[in-house]
Amino acid sequence: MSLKLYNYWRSSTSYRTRIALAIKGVEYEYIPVNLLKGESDSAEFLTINPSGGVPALVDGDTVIGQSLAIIDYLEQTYPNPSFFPKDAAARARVWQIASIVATDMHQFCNLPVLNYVAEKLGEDQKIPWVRHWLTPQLAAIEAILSDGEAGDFCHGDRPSLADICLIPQLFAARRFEVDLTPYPAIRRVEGVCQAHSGFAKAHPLQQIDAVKS
Ligand SMILES: N[C@@H](CCC(=O)N[C@@H](CS)C(=O)NCC(=O)O)C(=O)O
Repeated sequence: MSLKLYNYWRSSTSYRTRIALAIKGVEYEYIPVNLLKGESDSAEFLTINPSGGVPALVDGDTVIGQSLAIIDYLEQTYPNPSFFPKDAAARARVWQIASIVATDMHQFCNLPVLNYVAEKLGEDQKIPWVRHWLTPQLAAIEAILSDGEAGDFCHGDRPSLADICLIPQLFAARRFEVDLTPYPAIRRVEGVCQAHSGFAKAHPLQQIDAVKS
């Protein structure tokens, strides 16, 4: 197998790239990086990804950090099926949803951020913190998904970058006990994605390093 994915079962950014690889049918070697043991900050890992986060993809001499860069690389190297509609407005809508997740939601649930919250505000403030920051963005995505453009998935009838970003973020939201009942359009899309084999294969609990409690 020529591709190696450094990742962690419960990391939502890792989960994004696993979904992309699974949908495109690309085989890869799964290399676990245990975030709870600080392995992403080791000197060895920093030579692979200077950002010190997972995922990182290695394809021969090509080494890529950042989940969206990895997904874009996969889109270029394995064009089918594409994660983007051809129409410019539709493509922008996909990016709008994906960007809400990637830039306005993800960091609030990130382990170093939550460790900082626990240290400064107290361990019991982690869940209220995540709820506080995720709730308005979930409402934004719910509004977008209710605009009549969604098909089975966030956009149309096949998975796009929007679904690839959204589903892992919902997994994180549930971990932090965010109530998703006010978002029926999001939950409908989630149900469709969960029934898709690519999303199922990429699920955190299906990974070799998963810790099942
Ligand atoms: N923007 C980066 C974020 C990467 C990131 O922060 N990943 C998290 C896991 S979801 C991580 O590795 N955190 C480091 C840690 O928890 O120590 C991406 O999209 O790949």
